[in-house]
Amino acid sequence: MRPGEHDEQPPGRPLGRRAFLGVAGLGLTSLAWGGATSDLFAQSTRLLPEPVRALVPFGKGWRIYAVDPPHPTFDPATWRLRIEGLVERPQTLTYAQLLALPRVRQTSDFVCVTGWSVDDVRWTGVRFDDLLAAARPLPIARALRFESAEEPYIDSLTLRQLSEPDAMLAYGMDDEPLERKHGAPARVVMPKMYGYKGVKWLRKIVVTDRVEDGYWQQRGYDRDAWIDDSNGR
Ligand SMILES: Nc1nc2c(c(=O)[nH]1)N[C@H]1C(S)=C(S)[C@@H](COP(=O)(O)O)O[C@H]1N2
Ligand SMILES: [Mo]
Repeated sequence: MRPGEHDEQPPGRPLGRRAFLGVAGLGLTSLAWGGATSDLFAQSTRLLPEPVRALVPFGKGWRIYAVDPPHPTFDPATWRLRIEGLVERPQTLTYAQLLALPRVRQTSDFVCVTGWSVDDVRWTGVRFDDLLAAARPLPIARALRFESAEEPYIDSLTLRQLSEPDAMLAYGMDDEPLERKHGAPARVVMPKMYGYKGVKWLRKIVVTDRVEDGYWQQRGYDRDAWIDDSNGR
């Protein structure tokens, strides 16, 4: 099986925009979702000349992957992100606490090793430095192991790789909360590497002293998945 050859699942009930804003407004963050950014999208499609706009395919080229359907469900009231391992202070973050961390936005391309890609994905989330700050990784820490609520999907990246300026833990995609099928509420985004490094439905981060083989490495794929410079390319 190649990273990508899984059954496509019917999308579950995504967390609605209103529910998301409700959580975001709990008081831990005053940053509202959308607003100016929603207008940006409308503008960017309007700027295209008519013949080009007709060529832009309806929707985006995502293929939805999972190794153990059905997709995990997300309840903002009970969801927690655990951060443990080689840290001074293990953390258990609520969804509201995750949203309250310093928020960044970026636009980056997404590439699956099987050949499909999606250009210009607009991600919202948090950089790993900010995510880890309260946990205080020990000096011997070298890598993070990301564990999905969808077992047994895991993957690891080194702290050095995660300091790439476009590496992030994303909880928003294209100005909406991350949809269930895309890994709600949070997924790892590592644009310079193939998509299989980006664990969806993230539930736990373990700080380790060495990088470990992830789900697709155990099935023959490269640990370092640099686009155009790994997996025989
Ligand atoms: N938990 C989990 N995360 C995962 C996968 C998966 O099957 N399960 N597939 C990976 C692969 S191979 C790719 S290309 C992307 C696909 O993201 P998408 O399903 O949002 O299109 O998710 C990655 N993260
Ligand atoms: Mo993939």
